[in-house]
Amino acid sequence: MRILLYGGSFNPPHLGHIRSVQTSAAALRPDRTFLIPAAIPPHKRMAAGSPSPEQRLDMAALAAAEVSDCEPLDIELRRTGPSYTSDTLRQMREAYPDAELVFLMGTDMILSLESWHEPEVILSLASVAVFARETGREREIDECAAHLREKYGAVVYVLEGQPVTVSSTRVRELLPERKGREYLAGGVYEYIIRRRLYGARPDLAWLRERAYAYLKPARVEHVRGAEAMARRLAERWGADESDAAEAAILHDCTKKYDRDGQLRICEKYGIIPDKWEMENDRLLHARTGAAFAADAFGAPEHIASAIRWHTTGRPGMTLLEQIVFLADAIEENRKPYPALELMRKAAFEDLDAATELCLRRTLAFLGERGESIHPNTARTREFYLKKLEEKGVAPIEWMPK
Ligand code: DGI
Ligand code: FE
Ligand code: FE
Repeated sequence: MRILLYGGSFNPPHLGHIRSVQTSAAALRPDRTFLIPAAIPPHKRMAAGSPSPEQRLDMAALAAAEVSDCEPLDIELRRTGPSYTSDTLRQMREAYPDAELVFLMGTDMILSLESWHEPEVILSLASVAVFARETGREREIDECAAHLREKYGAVVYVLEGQPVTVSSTRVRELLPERKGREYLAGGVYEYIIRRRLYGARPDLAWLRERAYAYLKPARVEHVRGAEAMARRLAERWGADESDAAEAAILHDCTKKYDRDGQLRICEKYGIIPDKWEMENDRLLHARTGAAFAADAFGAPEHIASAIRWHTTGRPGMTLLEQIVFLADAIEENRKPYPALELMRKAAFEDLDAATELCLRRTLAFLGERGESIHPNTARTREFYLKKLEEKGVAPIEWMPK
């Protein structure tokens, strides 16, 4: 029996790791392969959004799922004190007394192997497999392999192939820029986004695909329109365009659920509907949407709150909240309704005036239909009316019929 062992930080595991394992497995035909996330000393783990050891193990499992007969192993994470490969191999030897253990390592690792803790133990317990990763270093590696064979009686496999050249460091840099998805297995990417590890922000094409799956088909065009309008407003008023887009993409993500569905989501996330929300379940999708977007897509607080307030608004909205509130109301695919054109124009001239008009129109609409008015809607309108007065800006002239 042959067992392939691949150790690394896997912070995060990327396609370079996966391809390395696939290529070496194709060459060496191991019976089993283990990914072994290394313990990272606490002082190296201070960066914001750094995953816990458990999360690195989870990600290793998701990466391992891409390779047949491959699984993660937590022996190094469970050990306390310094993490030595020789100790790992001793443990593996104990668990598999008769197997050939093959330790897969990168170019730099094999070249420095003699300076590791107990290299002679490592090389007596395991064979070593190495990629001639960087072109031009094959000679160096061959010489090193010959040296290790001679001095330690080591078994060294030098593998052909040029694995994907990407580093975890590079991936960590790309993720907050909404990039880097192409270097990760789908499951790993989703895991990272859901928890916003490494300060990751979702690739918006990926997010659209995922978020639209929760919409009734007829609503997709509305959400597209809301995104386009949110971007324009963000550009006009100096908000982060991609955050505005993200919030708009997600803003109606629970809209399709009926009353029972809404209440189930409320229960799941500990949302207690108030009496207006109980009477009119159309109001609930803003609250359930915010909770769901945070849970399923890791939406951070400032984006979740834009979803939370998109239907009624709230007094003193953040710029992003106000942009999403208005973009939803005035996006290009909205069916015409009274005051819409006035609001579209105003949104690029005075955001508060547009907000006040939008709420005034909603209040008139609800009054006409004899529907209950949520206090947030009424209060928000009062707030922006007062704000206009304080700014010395006249409310936009418009009277409901
Ligand atoms: O989800 P959308 O249809 O894209 O838009 P939205 O989230 O703004 O929801 C609009 C609906 O919400 C619309 O039918 C009016 C209703 N609404 C807004 N404010 C109130 C309200 N309904 C009640 N009962 N009370 C309100 O204060
Ligand atoms: Fe909505
Ligand atoms: Fe909407």
